[in-house]
Amino acid sequence: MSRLVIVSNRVSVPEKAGAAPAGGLAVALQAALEEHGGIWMGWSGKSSGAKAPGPLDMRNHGKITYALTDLTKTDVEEYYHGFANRVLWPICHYRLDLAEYGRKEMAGYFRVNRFFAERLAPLLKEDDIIWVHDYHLIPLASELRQMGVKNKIGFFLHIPWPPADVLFAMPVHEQIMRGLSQYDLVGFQTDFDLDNFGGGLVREGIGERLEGGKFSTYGRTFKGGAYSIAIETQPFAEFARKAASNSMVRKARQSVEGRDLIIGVDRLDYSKGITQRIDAFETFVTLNPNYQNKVTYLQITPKSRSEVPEYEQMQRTVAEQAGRVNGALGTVDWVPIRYVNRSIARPLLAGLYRLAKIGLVTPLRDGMNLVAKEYVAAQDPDDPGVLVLSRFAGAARELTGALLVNPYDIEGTAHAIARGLTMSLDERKQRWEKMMDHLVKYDINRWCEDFLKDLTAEDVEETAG
Ligand code: GDG
Repeated sequence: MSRLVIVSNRVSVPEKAGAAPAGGLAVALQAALEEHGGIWMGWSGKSSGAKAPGPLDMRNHGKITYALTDLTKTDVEEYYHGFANRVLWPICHYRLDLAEYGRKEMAGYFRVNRFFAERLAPLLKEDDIIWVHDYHLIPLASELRQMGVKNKIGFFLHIPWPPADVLFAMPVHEQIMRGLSQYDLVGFQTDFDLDNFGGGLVREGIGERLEGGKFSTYGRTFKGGAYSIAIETQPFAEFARKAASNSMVRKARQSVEGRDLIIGVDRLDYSKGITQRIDAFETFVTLNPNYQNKVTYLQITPKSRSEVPEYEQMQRTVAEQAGRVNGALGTVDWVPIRYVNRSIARPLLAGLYRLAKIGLVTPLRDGMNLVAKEYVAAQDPDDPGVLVLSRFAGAARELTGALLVNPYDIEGTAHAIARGLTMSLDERKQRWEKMMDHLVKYDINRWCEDFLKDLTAEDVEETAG
């Protein structure tokens, strides 16, 4: 069996060999690496300052080798904060207004991709299967190909892919598209993203969509597909069931006694629709005064990317907004919104999902959204809560038992909250079972297997054209 080589911006290194990693994605990728044996390469998260980074930090854990590299301070600023998070992230989330193009940052992005390729190439064996993850590393295959690497290389994009009108406003869109064409398989979260990709190629006259899920552009033929990322459904359901008796969860339960809990969990990010969601909650309470003192909305929002100005600004906006709504609606014995601006432990998170009558997941645009899937998996089958889900999350294409909302329609979301809180047990069960059946069948292992099966299939082109 060929070795698997995974490359991602950050690497999840377990504390010790065999220890369980933190997230579902890390669990699945690690399981695939255990099976095939291989390497996981990426940025250590550390900066080497002004000096060039030292050699790769190689850590062997059984059949897996973690290969970590530091980056210079300039690399971090230009490649990571600059181009990846201030150009590609907003563009892929349809936010042209927030994209900050700078030639220095764009050059830094391509330079760091070349640097990754230079460090990776000497580690490769002839029949290794390479799997690159996410928007930070789109040009990696192109750099590897220029160094003569002929291995099968797959790419998976965790975030949305925008329509041509948005994408083509980005000055280096052509290099980005050309970069994707150097892979053998390009995976998107949904058919919708895949269609945006194919549609863009065709409409701009730079490529064709062929039979069998293939594309032809820039002199290469490669496969494209939709692979909806998922969670470890059954282990997570069991984890949440056990978490219910955890002391932190018990305390949380007592603190909301007599009130319905609504939960929102998101990294602090403008794509997640947090401000619109707080507005929707305020509208819900205003339109349904019988819920005063009968409902608590818990919003858990770990800080993220604070070095990027839009995120720093948002940090203040959300805190002020939650404070304003609490001031306007709250009473001496009721705080309507509990806003937690840091990360909480995973068992507490799982227990809170299970406690909540409503999971409120309303991103303005999201590749998939794993919180929606975790919320469903964590429910008590005898008394499940209701998922209120944005139609603009990739997950909405699968979780059809949710109450789907348009997050820009504040009153519509407020009505969905009211509908969820009054829904009959029969309807809740029916909706939940439909979603849970799907999540059990299409879990993270299936996602990983499906992608690797398609990447290693015979009809994928093996060499650069
Ligand atoms: C990107 C794409 C795509 C959150 N707060 C806490 C915490 N979390 C965990 C959640 C969940 C994960 O973080 C967030 O995943 P999402 O999928 O919701 O969102 P992104 O971070 O934006 O992820 C997204 C994903 O990649 C995978 O392809 O679905 O569309 O944007 O697992 O549980 N975990 C803990 N404490 C917290 O406070 N322990």
